Amino acid sequence: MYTQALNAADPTTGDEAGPDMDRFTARIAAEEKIEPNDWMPEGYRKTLVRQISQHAHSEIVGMLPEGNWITRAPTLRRKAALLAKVQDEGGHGLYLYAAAETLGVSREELVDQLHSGKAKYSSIFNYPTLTWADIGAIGWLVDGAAIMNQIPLCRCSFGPYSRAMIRICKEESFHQRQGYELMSTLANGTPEQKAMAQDALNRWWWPSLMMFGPSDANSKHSAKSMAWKIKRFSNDDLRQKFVDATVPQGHFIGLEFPDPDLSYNEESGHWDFGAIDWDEFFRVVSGDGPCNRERLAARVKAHEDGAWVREAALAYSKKRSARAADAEIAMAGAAE
Ligand code: FAQ
Repeated sequence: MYTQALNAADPTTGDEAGPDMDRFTARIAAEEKIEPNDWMPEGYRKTLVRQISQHAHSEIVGMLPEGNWITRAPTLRRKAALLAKVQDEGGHGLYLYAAAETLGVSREELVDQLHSGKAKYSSIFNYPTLTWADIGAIGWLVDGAAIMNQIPLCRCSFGPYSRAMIRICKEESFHQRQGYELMSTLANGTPEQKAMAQDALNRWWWPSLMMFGPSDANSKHSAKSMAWKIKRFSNDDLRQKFVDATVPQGHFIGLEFPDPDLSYNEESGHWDFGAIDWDEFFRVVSGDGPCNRERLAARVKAHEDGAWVREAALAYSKKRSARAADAEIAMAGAAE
């Protein structure tokens, strides 16, 4: 508390100044990891809680669109891969909630924020999975976009988040490959299967580009997050990297992208692409996408249906602690 008092916050910007802030800034510059018990400015802590919890919610809500197809997977091999993938996403949510909890916020608070509609989760999970090809498109495009965004997060300045991201990225890489392999199989299958793959690409392409967030000009958190080395690249830079990596993959399997302005720019060495419909993005983010209500209702129901598991686990843990305390008293009595 004494060291906190040495740091004064600017009343307008909230920026802190003082010896702790100077040390923190020097550690960030030296690429040191900031750990939960280290001093950190309040803005840094808040930004991390917001981003990590939004990320955790995205993983958990992200289980729903694909979970919808587990019982309808066309073969045992596809079912096993999809089951494992959806389970991985649940695991990612758990590591991320745990990373957020190290910043002094409780899991219950974060889950309440999601269920009350206060917390955001990725816009992409508010779109429906209409056909089996959507499972391929999600793995290829959504996990592909997630990896592009998350590899740099392995170098995030906050230790617990950066370490969680290492394992998550390894698993996302498997997810991306299974999605691309699925799309490739459909694209090389019957004309109907190819049409299904093309239709899925048509519907998932633009929402995937929106995953990277608003354009740099409208990204209110980027400047601070990049100065603090939470983010390493801007939203637009990551979006461009994703387009450059993904377009040749789509062409390789004979698919076309739903963008008449997509063209390779010899001069810049990048793929130029058309305008993103930001009205749609902000509509979906503010709760009015095709599946927002359905997704939240499914999450709330799962939480309520699982209440008995939480209660049973708590009762068991209390019983164990009481037994351990009784055993300790008995041992102390015997020793006297
Ligand atoms: N959807 O100032 P910025 C996955 C919000 S995981 C909804 O640019 P920032 C794995 C943003 O929070 C996918 N909201 O913000 C998987 C902010 O909200 P505020 C999730 C969005 O943080 C695959 C406001 O807009 N990944 O897919 C979106 O600097 C398959 C202003 O934006 C992560 O969360 C959006 N797309 O940059 C799972 C990665 N974009 O202040 C299952 C970590 C922005 O009003 C199946 N997060 N917003 O509360 C990040 O890298 C960053 O938070 C960004 C946004 C890049 C998403």
